[in-house]
Amino acid sequence: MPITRKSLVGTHWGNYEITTQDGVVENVQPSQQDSNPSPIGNVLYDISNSDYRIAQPMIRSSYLRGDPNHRMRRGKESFVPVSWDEALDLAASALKKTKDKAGNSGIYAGSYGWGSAGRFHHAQSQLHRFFNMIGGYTGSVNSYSAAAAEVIIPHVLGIDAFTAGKQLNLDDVAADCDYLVAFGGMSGYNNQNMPGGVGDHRDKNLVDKLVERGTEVISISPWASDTPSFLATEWITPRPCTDTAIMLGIAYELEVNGRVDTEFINSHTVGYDEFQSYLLGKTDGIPKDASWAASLAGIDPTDIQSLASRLAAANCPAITVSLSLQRAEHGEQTYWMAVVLSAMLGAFGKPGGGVGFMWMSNGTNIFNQIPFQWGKLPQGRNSVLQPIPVARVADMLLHPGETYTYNGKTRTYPDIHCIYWAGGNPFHHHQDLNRLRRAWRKPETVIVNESVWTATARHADIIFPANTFMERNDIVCGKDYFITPSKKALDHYADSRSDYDIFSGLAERMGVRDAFTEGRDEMEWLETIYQESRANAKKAGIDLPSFTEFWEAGEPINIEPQVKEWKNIFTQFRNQPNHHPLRTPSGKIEIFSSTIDSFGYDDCRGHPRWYDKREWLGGSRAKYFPLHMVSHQPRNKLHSQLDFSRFSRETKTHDHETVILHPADARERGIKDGMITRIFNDRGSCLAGAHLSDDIMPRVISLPTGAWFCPDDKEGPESLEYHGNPNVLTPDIGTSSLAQGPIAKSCLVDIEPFEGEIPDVKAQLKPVISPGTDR
Ligand SMILES: Nc1nc2c(c(=O)[nH]1)N[C@H]1C(S)=C(S)[C@@H](COP(=O)(O)OP(=O)(O)OC[C@H]3O[C@@H](n4cnc5c(=O)[nH]c(N)nc54)[C@H](O)[C@@H]3O)O[C@H]1N2
Ligand SMILES: Nc1nc2c(c(=O)[nH]1)N[C@H]1C(S)=C(S)[C@@H](COP(=O)(O)OP(=O)(O)OC[C@H]3O[C@@H](n4cnc5c(=O)[nH]c(N)nc54)[C@H](O)[C@@H]3O)O[C@H]1N2
Ligand SMILES: [Mo]
Repeated sequence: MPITRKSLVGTHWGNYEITTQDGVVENVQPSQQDSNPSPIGNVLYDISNSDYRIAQPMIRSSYLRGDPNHRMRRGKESFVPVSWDEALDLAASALKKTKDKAGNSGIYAGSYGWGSAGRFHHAQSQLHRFFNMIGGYTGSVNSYSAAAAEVIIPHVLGIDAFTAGKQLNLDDVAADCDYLVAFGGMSGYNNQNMPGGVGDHRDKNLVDKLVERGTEVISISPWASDTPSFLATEWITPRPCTDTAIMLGIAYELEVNGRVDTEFINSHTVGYDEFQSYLLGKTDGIPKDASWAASLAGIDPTDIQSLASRLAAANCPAITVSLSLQRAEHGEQTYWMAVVLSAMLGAFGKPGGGVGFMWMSNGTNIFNQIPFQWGKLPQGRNSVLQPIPVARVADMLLHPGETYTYNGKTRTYPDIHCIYWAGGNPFHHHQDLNRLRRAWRKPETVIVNESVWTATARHADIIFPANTFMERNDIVCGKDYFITPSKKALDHYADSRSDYDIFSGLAERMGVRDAFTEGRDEMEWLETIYQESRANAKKAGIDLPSFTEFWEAGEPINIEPQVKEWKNIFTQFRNQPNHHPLRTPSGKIEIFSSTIDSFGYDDCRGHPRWYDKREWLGGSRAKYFPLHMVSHQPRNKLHSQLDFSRFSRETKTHDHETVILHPADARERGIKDGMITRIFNDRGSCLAGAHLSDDIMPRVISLPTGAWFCPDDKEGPESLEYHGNPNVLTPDIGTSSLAQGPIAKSCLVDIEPFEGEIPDVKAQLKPVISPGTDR
């Protein structure tokens, strides 16, 4: 008799009803509560593909042999399958040795990454809880998504950037905004994924309302498909990384034409005078007028003048900025300048107007703040007090003991002897992967919990095979109003275990098992976490059913009807600046920040400015590498997750990632649609299939992120990555001395037809598994 199982499973990209038969996924149906489900659910059909799943614990051959030169072979070597006991013993002994030799700061467990959506089986929470119990670890702060925004926004507006992002929501915009300038566009694709899960992708319904309302939407972006054609009323195509210059040009036009709301500036901001001197060119002899801005951005000055006059004439204008704008050199400036512009227009804090951050990504602008704290796995306290800015990981490994600046402080990189990663893929997310490969040789031991053979798993010494969210019970509740009982749809793949079981095994060997597990199994932990959430909800006036009712009903709960009216912090400040001051030093919007000015950074001074850049189309490097490469988020998956699935591979070109380029650039180089090309600069090169399209502006190419890193044996400019991973080309430099965020987007390249024999990507993705005799 075939065994059929039906389970509701929560993922970062939605809730799905999964039907399995004898351990095989037969059907994936989006939850009925989702009004606009994401097709990304289709990746789930291949979650148990044995070509890519890790079946049992593995040790890299030369590490197992104790070869003193083993570190040089990392990422280029076979693995030996071992028992759980052997792998856990070896890992525990490596952790003990590191603690003895280098102290707990010698363990890097920042372990950035999206992992899976559940509240209990959240890989980083498990990892950090475990390490806190054995004396701590070097951690990380901020994210690859939003680092520059996370550091600049608290200085300028006195709140964290994610909360700031929620203040302009699409409901209000759809109701009130009459003129929206969308820097970085307004793509529907990037709201498919929300950290921690999503019950209803409602953004499409709100966008429809906006269209019905007849709001003018100006898309400022190199790529037309960043804004649906039915929504954009106009498309302006500046050179990438010049948005701050355009905003300054608009500001200048407002200033000289007497369109600045001086009343608002006087009552709600500080430092306009210093900024104004710069804007008018009094401090540096360069007026930031429309011609100045247009020549930097490569657009027409009349576009800037027209934007300024239409913004000033609108009743409720909004300026929105995507996350991509700040993932660039001087990325802090775009977010700061967008605030200043909204203040000059007197629009800051108008419901449905003003400034919108993290626009149309990760669900930021489509759900208001949940009025209570969800329960989570207790984390304990980390005794190692100095985390690194997350994107400085390769710098840390390459420069132990050296100093760096971060948000007004000078800090020292620790000396890392052991890396432990769970729930992330640095060989997907980090920039300049050839440099990361070199840096990765520094530690004595690298331990990774992974389900599949990602490049990060291939660059480990000890791999613990983690099971997936399809193989566990969990509670999924992210940024929206849904709480989902996520139920096991499959048994553990082969010999894989949950991160919880892996860390329980390690905790036992480190003498802290009881403290780590508190004697609870999976279901007991779920109940504990749910009870805590329920108690918090009650205090906020929201009733949740008992855990048993919730679990047995097996349906997502939507708390929205119980959420009381929501208060917009920016509107409160706008209406009553003295009663509801911002939590900045002045209580107002800091157009000039004395705090930032006091840091004395050359690349981030007291007010927003245009800074010249290392890599952009207006710079001297463009003589050698004349195209700007942006790397958008993949439409059909989350980052690199399940990249091997048939659904992800549908958009590839013979298994290579597909790059979008303008027909004129292709013609100049003899590139035809569908051809395999080589994209290169002086950091590396990769193969990608060409897709020619007028939707992208000339001299810009876009290569999505997510193709699993598949390098040849060389490193540096001569190396070739086979799959189409943009991060062999991107620079590994901080946004500025302030935030030290990643700058994946500031990247010049060239592209040519690929002449050699086309390598077989699939064959390269899995390492050689040696029989146990190879010791
Ligand atoms: N060039 C370029 N680079 C970028 C970006 C860009 O725009 N351009 N964007 C950046 C951004 S914004 C981000 S957020 C990052 C994303 O970078 P990551 O978050 O690192 O990318 P993911 O592919 O989501 O990696 C998650 C990994 O966790 C594993 N995993 C999932 N569930 C579990 C689990 O339960 N346990 C364990 N142990 N593992 C699990 C998955 O198999 C996967 O390998 O990339 C950044 N990199
Ligand atoms: N389907 C899907 N959705 C996702 C993700 C995913 O992996 N898959 N990842 C999620 C994550 S973790 C994050 S952080 C967000 C990221 O959200 P974003 O950062 O907004 O997304 P991107 O796709 O990197 O960039 C959006 C667009 O900005 C445009 N752009 C690039 N550079 C410039 C520039 O200099 N100026 C202007 N004006 N426009 C520019 C590009 O054409 C690009 O398509 O997306 C989230 N959503
Ligand atoms: Mo992100």
